[in-house]
Amino acid sequence: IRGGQASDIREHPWQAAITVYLPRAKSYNFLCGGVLIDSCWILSAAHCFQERCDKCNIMVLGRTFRLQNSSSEQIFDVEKYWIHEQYDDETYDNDIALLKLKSEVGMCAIHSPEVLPACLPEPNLALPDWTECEISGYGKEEEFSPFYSERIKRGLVRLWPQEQCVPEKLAGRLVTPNMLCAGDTRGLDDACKGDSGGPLVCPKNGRMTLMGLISWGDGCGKKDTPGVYTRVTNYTNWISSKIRAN
Ligand code: 4AZ
Repeated sequence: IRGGQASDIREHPWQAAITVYLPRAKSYNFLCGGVLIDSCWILSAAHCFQERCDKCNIMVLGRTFRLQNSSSEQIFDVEKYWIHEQYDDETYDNDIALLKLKSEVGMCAIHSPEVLPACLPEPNLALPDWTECEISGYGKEEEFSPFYSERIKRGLVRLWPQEQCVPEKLAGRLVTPNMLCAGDTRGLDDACKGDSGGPLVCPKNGRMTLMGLISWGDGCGKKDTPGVYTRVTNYTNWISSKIRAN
């Protein structure tokens, strides 16, 4: 997260950190953010899984510090993941993936103050333009920083009107109806590299509801440049049918 502030996992208990184990290097590498939506199910961004490495993803829940063991953490292997059938790796259209955590007993994450699923929106939920929402993640604090953030951060961004979410604001790149734009009107807080797949949550009837998945942008925190998010309302049927079938 560019800008924003240091936070605590209890403020974002649905935040997941996805790590990949590289068997040849015998090393664990931080990959992306994710969002817990049910005991055994995580949403993330499809583009995080382009280097096919089946069964080498590890899900870390409940940590305020990305690399620090904590008594509140819950760690799972990923049993399987599904990338959206219409995901386009050039435009990042349909940048959504669903991951199933591995468990012997049909239950995975246990609710705690540090680990709790996010609410999914109704498919027709449309919030007012400029609604203030929240993003979180362990991603970089500057576009060209060599490091990811060690502590989870939060940023405040507002939902842009779709008619202003256009290529002219985003280095000429295509924007589709499956994307939404959000940005800090002061031009500071924004998602950045490593935050991808993590949550954009917005208040709806007193609950934080998952409206977006961090997807892409033109740099991080540039003035008058929004971040681009996968529009979660367009996928509620896709998500529930996959969970039902698996
Ligand atoms: C990235 O590289 C990335 N400012 C994610 C979000 C944004 C920029 C880059 C939005 O994962």
